[in-house]
This record gives sequence, structure tokens and C-alpha cells, in this order.
Amino acid sequence: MKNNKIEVFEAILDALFIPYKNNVPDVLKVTNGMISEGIITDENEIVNDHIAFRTLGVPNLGITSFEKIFLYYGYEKKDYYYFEGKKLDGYWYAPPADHLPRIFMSELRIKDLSETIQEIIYRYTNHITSDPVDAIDLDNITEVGAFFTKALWELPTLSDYLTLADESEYAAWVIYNRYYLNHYTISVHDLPENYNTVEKFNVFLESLQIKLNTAGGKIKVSPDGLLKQSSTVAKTFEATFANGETYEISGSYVEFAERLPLKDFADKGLTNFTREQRRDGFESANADKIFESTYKEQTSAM
Ligand code: OOG
Ligand code: NI
Repeated sequence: MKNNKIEVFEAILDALFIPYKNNVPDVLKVTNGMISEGIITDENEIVNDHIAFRTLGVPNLGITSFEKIFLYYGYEKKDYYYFEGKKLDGYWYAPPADHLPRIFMSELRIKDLSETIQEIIYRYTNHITSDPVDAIDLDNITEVGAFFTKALWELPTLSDYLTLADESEYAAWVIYNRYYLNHYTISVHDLPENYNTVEKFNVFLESLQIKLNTAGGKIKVSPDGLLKQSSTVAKTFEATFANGETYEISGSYVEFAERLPLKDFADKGLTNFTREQRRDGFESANADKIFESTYKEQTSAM
């Protein structure tokens, strides 16, 4: 048994990555493309800027439950983000060590949705009368790893899924995919010169026939100009619902982020910047559009 919390967390991250990589072909397509192009020689050279998860804001679930896992390994809760139209709340978490990814965690604001949607979500989650995270041994890698793919509620019916999707594509995504890894993020500014901006990297991605999310433009730029992001559109797959019905739905996607140096450091004429010297955190206007990577409008666009 590993006794260092960071090592335990690293093992959990590795475990989360296996099904993600197997189910999202763009992950391997990008990695292999980068290797053939000579951008990297090994996938371990890719710096993971952040990973993201989605949750439902109901008692015993949501951010206050799910974040306990990351807080336990030393993550620090940072800024809050409000998404009015999408009816979501989000936070980001800073890692306990520089080589670990940040976390972006969001939650559906159930009370802002229609009675119909609330009724469906509560019907699936009402039996959860205590926080399931409290029941896991956070020092046990296998147990924690299994939690991320555990069925905390019944497999939804296709009809419930479609009703949810009509009002909140996010709600529909979570009711089916649960705590499945939503995306990981390639840190673009850590790549070699010819690929180290989102603009340059997007050209390379499109040369691999990768389809990018176009919501709000292919490159999302924060108002300070220092955080640039792009993402692939989610991979769709034939999902099996209750009673064996099947339907094509969205899975996960891949994101690309470029964090520019903060003004104080950029002005010094440095050529290398530490994590602390670059733009940190997230940006709600960027995030608002990145959420749409799993939305029908993006996944079905030609
Ligand atoms: C997360 C969207 C936001 C970012 O980096 O701003 C995001 C999601 O799709 O769940 O990842
Ligand atoms: Ni992200």
C-alpha cells in the first residue's frame, strides 16, 4: 500500500485515464499524431493542464460531496464560476504539486430547472440518503478508482434522458455518464516552439482531421488575453438505456490550453516561465462555450 497521498492520487489518475483513453479515440489520435510529427517522443511528455468532472446539485451528491476526494489528496479549492444560462456552478482546485493537473468541477443547479426536470433527477437520486464519498476508504486506490465509474443510481430510461436533454444537455450527460472523466487538457504552452500556441496547435489538430468545438469561435480567449482554450467535440457512442433501448449520445472530449505569462513576468524578457508566472485559474466565458463540446449542436455539426 502506498502511504504518500500524492502517490495514491497519481495511481487514481492513471486508473481514470484507462477507460477515458479507450473510449475517446481523439486522445490516442492526438498523442500518436504528436509522436509522428516529432512534437513529443513519448505520451508522458504531455503536461496535463487540468481534468474536469460534472455533478448533480442534489443532497449528498454534487460538489460538496465529490470535492472531498480531491481535498483529501491536498487539492485546494479556488475560485467560483457562475453559469447563468446553463444553470451551473463551478469551482477550480489547485493541485498539491506542480506536476499534477488542476481540477475543474461543475454542478447542475437543480432548483433553477423546471419541475419536470427536478422530478426526474430526484427520482434517480432520492435513495441516496448519505454521502457516498464518506463511505469510501480514500487510501484505497482500487476503491477510489472504482467509485468514479460506480452506478450511484439506476441506468436511466431513454425517455428520461431525452426529456432532460431537451432542457439541459448537461443534466442528460451526467445522468448517463456520471463521474466519468469529462476531459483532460493538453498544456499547449509547454510544447515545442512551432506548436506552443492554441492557434498553431489547432492547425496541427485539424491536419489530423480532428473536429474542434466552434461554439464562441474555435479559440476561447479570456478578457485579459492570457488564457486561450480550444477543445474537440465529444465522441458519440451507442449507449444502452434501461430496458435495452439504445441511442447515440455524447461521451467525453479533449481540451487544449495555453496560459500566457502574467504581465509582470512577460515584461522582464524571460524566455522560460514557471507555473506561478503564468495565468492561472479558469474563465467563465471560455468555460461556458467549452461545456458545449458535448452538446448536440457541436457533436452533430458537419
Ligand atoms: C467543463 C467545461 C469548462 C474549462 O476548462 O473551462 C472547462 C465541462 O465540459 O464539464 O473545462
Ligand atoms: Ni477544461
